[in-house]
Amino acid sequence: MLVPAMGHVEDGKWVRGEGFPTDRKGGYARPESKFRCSSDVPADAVVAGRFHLYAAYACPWAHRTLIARALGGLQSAMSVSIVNPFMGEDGWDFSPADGVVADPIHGAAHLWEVYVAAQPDYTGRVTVPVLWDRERGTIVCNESREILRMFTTVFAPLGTPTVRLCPPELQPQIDATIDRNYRPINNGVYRAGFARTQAAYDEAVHELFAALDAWEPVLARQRFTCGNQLTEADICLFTTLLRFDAVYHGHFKCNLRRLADYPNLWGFVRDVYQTPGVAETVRMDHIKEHYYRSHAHINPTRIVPAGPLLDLDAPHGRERLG
Ligand SMILES: N[C@@H](CCC(=O)N[C@@H](CS)C(=O)NCC(=O)O)C(=O)O
Repeated sequence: MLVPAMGHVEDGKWVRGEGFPTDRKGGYARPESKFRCSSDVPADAVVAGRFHLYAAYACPWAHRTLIARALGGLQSAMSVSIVNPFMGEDGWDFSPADGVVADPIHGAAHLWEVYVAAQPDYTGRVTVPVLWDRERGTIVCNESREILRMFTTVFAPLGTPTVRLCPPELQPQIDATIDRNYRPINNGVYRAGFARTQAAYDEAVHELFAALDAWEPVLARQRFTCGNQLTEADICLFTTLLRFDAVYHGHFKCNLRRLADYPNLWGFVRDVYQTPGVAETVRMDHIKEHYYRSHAHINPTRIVPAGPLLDLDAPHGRERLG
């Protein structure tokens, strides 16, 4: 990593910084999450009120967990805090604004304080989502994919799921689909947007659009990515595609085509959005405010654009696929 990361924690203290971690070729090098649960929460720990989720409406990774919480009917069993959409020099914080939900456990002003409460000598990035265990007084996990899986499996008994996002028989296909989309799509938009060289950008943007091109005919034949039922793999794809035209197309220069130019992908986004419970997790104001205002190295004026006008409620007609 040649460029030291933007703000992060070193030995329990917040260190300000700019830019994003970059590899030798100027490509974005996303750091690994440090608190990994691998779904090992013992059954006797699965208790309503024990766990707390720190999330951002702005962030596509955190958004996965908010959707799983909603579709799993876990709202009353699992409390939530929401950070302010603007990520400034001191990282994510809880300064009051519409939609922000303060930290009821530590009364933290900044999210980094939660990481240090979990591990006083913590060194690393301070990212959302974070799952906190009140009983053990620590972070269980800060990797969205693992939190998502916990919500859809071990934590499922705490809620009344309206959708089974991870049926066991589909799990291998779900995992393969999430893996397949991670590099070119979910992380691909960031690799394009945070690239420091033309070559790194070119590689990312072409891989991204090749992956979208590949999904378009598949989603003409089937309603969702793993067949005709909504799964975790769709949630993971949805949170990136939802942000595509509003943010990644302009701010991250992912502009070979708009998502709206793909009738099936755009219909898929509207279909997931219109699934009962999902729209309440979508705050386009937080999404736009976060990206355009927080990344001053990409958008130095920090002006948030007015458009595009997106009609997420427009009929999608995808029920016909099954
Ligand atoms: N691999 C992590 C990535 C989480 C992540 O990068 N979240 C972003 C917000 S979209 C963040 O908090 N960034 C702050 C930073 O990197 O300092 C996951 O999937 O949970």
